[in-house]
Amino acid sequence: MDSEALKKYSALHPKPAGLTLQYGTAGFRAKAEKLDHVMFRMGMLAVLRSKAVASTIGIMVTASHNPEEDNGVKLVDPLGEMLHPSWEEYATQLANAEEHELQQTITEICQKAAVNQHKDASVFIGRDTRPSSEKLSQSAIDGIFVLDGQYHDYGLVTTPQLHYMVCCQNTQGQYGKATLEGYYEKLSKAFTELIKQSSSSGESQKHLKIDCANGIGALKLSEMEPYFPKEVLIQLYNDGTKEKLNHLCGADFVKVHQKPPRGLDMKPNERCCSFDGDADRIVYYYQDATGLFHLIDGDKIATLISIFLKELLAKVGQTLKMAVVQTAYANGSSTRYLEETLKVPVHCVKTGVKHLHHKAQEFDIGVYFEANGHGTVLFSKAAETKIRRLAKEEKDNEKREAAKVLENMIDLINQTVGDAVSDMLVIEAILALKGLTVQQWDAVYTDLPNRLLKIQVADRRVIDTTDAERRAVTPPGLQEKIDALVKKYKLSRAFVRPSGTEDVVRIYAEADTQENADALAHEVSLAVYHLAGGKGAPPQPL
Ligand code: G16
Repeated sequence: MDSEALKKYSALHPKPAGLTLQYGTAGFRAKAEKLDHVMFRMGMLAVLRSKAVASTIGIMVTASHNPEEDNGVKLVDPLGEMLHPSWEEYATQLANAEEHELQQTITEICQKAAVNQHKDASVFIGRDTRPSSEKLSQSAIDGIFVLDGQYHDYGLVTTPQLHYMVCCQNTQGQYGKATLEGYYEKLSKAFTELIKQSSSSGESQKHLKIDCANGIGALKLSEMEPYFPKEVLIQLYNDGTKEKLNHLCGADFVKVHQKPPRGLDMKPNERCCSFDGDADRIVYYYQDATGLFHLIDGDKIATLISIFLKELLAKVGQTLKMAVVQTAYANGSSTRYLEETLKVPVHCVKTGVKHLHHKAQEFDIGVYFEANGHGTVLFSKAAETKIRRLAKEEKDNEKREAAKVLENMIDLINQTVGDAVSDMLVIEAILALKGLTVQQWDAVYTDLPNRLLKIQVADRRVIDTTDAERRAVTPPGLQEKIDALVKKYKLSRAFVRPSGTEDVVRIYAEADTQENADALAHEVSLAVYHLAGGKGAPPQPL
């Protein structure tokens, strides 16, 4: 490490005095103007991580669903997963070190993580469409440069595309080509193969309206359109040319507010979906003839995929172990349907795709989705090999055809992380193959009415949770209060947790009616306000 160069460059990316940031649910997130030093340092951390694991590491500059003024950084591990938790601590340490401590901190990380500083390092970098992203990615590149790392700048990409590139690079092309063309070709080929076998012909079946959250999804879908088979009729809305990123639109807005995004002209019974700002989440929805809005969230996406995969496995005659991984936000009806009707085991883990991904790796087929629409499916190596062999060698026609469908699903699914584009194609293929309308999909089970709220407190870290975030351990008395409130309503459940991407406490409640879910959420938010040091005026009823 060249200490003079380190001093010179870190002086160009000074840390604001007194600022402390934490590596949260999916990396660092804050107002963009506070992040220059973090980006520079995450450039350096990516180099260290690359040297430690002798692989390419990814840096994605994005704050995903957060407002346009925010930004953030997600670090990507060799197989396209989120950064290993043991390194999150180093990331926080490096981001918060004072300038004069930088060199020492780097040395300490190298010692603790057994980093051989003389090894080569390679980093892939990408960014979303935020106005601040280009400059911040340049700061990360400075960090890579100062520790002598090599880098490839992919420029504007979706978060899942960057995860995909990193995985392709580290598996020597086995997962695909580490280029955007490679990504488009792989997904569109698998999708085309799948829908060839669909018999549904209704024109309306083929139309899909997509709200791109005024983010990167619009750009990348436009690039991908020439690769789609001509039967695919998508219309893009909120493409970022007129309005602000994530403002009154996008997957998070639609999920939280349970209403359509602004800027999407929705006719009764039309199938629509929303991406989030960096295109790693997706939710579907439609409005019925009476004007009622129907949200089809990550839980229903996981259910649709599970139904489809289970049917295929039965046809192929395979008893591969399949499970669904959810978080505490999963609607109670979805868990009941999966366990009791579909007979698929369900596991609940903490919020954050890194936790879901990790759990899903334990099964032959692990379907994981957060209710907010972030998720994918993982196939174990053994399951994949078995399916590919059956698709090629199985003598029984029906079994072989089913195995081929499974094989194409494996290729269509971005197994590195939740991917709105890939998930959308998976869903569209399943609906076409099963001849299902969006209404029939929605009717698989009925969601329990629910409400998501967020409130600000002086320090959200006063809330500590356990049992996959379903119970609050601190502040004292909060869980007892929530338990008492929950008892007042039928079919009810509620929990609170500090967000890892915004400076808020999130509150979730479900109950037998929407009025009761709203009332319960409000009462719980009041309890948080009083017991956890709420900021400003007390929350008002909805
Ligand atoms: C990120 C994570 C998701 C998480 C979401 C909200 O999503 O990747 O797993 O559900 O933040 O997290 P929290 O409730 O802790 O704020 P994204 O799409 O914003 O990157």
